[in-house]
Amino acid sequence: MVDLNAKYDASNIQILEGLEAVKKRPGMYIGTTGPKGLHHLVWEIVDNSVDEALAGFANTIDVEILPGNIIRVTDNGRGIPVDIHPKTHRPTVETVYTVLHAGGKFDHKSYKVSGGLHGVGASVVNALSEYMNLEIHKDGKIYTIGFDHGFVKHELECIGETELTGTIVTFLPDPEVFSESQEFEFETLRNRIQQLAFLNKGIQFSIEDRRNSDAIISKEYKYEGGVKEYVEFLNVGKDKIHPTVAYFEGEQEGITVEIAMQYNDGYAANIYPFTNNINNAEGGTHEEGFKMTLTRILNTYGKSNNIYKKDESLLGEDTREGLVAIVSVKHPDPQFEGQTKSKLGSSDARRVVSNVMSEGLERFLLENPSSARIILEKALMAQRARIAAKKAREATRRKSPLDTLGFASKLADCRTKDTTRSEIYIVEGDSAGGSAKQGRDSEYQAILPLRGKVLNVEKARLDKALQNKEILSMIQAFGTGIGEDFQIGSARYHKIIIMTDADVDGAHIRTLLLTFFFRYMRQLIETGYVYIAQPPLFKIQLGKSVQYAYEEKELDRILTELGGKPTIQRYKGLGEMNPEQLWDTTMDPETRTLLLVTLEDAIDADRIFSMLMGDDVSSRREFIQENAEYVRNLDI
Ligand code: 1YM
Repeated sequence: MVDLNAKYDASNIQILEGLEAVKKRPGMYIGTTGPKGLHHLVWEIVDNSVDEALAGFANTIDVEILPGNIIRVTDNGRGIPVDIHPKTHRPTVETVYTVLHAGGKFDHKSYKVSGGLHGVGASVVNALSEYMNLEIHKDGKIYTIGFDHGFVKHELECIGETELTGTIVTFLPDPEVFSESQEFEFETLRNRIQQLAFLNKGIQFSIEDRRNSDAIISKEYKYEGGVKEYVEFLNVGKDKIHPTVAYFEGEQEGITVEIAMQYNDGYAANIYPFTNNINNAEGGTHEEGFKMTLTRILNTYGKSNNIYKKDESLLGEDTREGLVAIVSVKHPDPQFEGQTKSKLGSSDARRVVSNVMSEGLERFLLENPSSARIILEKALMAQRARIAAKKAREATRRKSPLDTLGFASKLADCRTKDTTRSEIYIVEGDSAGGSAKQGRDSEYQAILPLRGKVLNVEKARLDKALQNKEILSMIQAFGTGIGEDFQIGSARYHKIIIMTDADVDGAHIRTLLLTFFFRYMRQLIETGYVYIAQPPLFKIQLGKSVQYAYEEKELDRILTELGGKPTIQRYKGLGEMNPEQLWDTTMDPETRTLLLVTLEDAIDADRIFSMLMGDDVSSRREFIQENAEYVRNLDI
């Protein structure tokens, strides 16, 4: 028989191949089949709703986690088209959900917000879902279509009438694909939904966890001020040095730019660049345009208003101390580069950001002269501190330990020069340090005991930090340099292990150390070099047999197991352990447990450090109350 539908058949075969490719190598499409990839499925669907809202046709987007980890996303847009697609001769909605990259090929939108890292489209989510159901409210009618592992199970049909419009997508991720975990984490979804609300002003978002019917959690977010409110949020608990957030927006060459910025009295620079709602951790042209223009405009203003002399030019870093800024661009066709493809490379973005920024900032300074003066004075202070810090930093680079530090570091180094094998234990106190030195394997384990208090760098500038003996000792031991000079390639140890007592003081010292690493040596954390040692809480002895417990629960278990009457010793500090015990329980790679410190979300981590380590007591109390259940295992 001559097939009149040959064209349809051909495209149909293509469809099948596409879905098989996704199932064969899901990692190629969503990065990983771990928790990150699982959550990515939600964002693919939500992105379509956000696009519809940005096009001006929707203003509410709801995400629900239903019992069984089923996800439902609802928007009140036009509804996905249900007409017959000219190429596939199938309903457009079916095409969008079954043809790889159909979203990009077939729609006529000016841009997709998901054009960032993956942006793979709804068909990929469908292919990786055990089932997926769509309900579309459009042109007075309700339509449904259902899929099973990406294949049509129930063809598109009209099931009723409606006065509303919108799209409802319900899906269950395929447990065979997401074998590691199928469980959605509410906090992960909530955090990103809130971020999307900040980045897309005026859209009403909600997130609901309905997995436990007795304890439904729901949050709503809508920010009319957009990124302006984002900066206010990031600066909560910090002392702002000028009252209002500066906010600039504009559109040129098809690129929309939104910038919000405000200075606090701290020292960290926090500039967060976004392209199409995705954070560019590696920065890129938009961030360059922002920084360049900030420096130029502040220098011009400072000189023309005689706030400082011609020869006192500010460097870029001087203008960024205490700055919190969001630079958000929406670009029709962004180009990315860098190690993780998260650096924006499009040079038009540099130009457009620079234009919007220079016009906006000039006007802000003109309209807010007292804020302008405070900002410029802060930059001048930073400039002076930079010059002082440079001298101090140069001192830490010299060779002999005494020359370098002006005092003898307590470092007991290891013998190996193989940095991939070498470890350094940062130990609280001299007595624990003594035990660790005796107990260690000196071939590859170095010990650095800390004696005095580690400076809280959240409240100190680099020049002051470089006067702190404990910090100097660490910089010298690590060999990486610090701040802008930091070089991960020079790290002398690939494991930096924080070993503190299992009490409140120990936790405090650990937090001070993590704050220091986060602020001045962030790459140590990002590269996965920072660990936390887990010393035991109890020693249980019965006759000659000795066991250790690292948690109360474990103690209970051991006690029930032993039955008899063992002696229990509760360790109050590392110093109570002799060298052999310390080796057996905490330092021997064969038996120890190390917690790897990871950085899931740098934006959130920054906020948390500011709240825990900053001056504002009420926001700290609030944070600790809200997070009481996590505090025992504080992760950043
Ligand atoms: C819960 C998920 O997908 N909403 C959604 C998607 C689309 C539209 C509206 C839409 C787009 C257009 C015209 C257009 C999509 N349509 C397509 C395609 N929510 C969700 N809401 N009419 C409606 O872009 O021209 C892809 S996504 F390709 F069919 F147009």
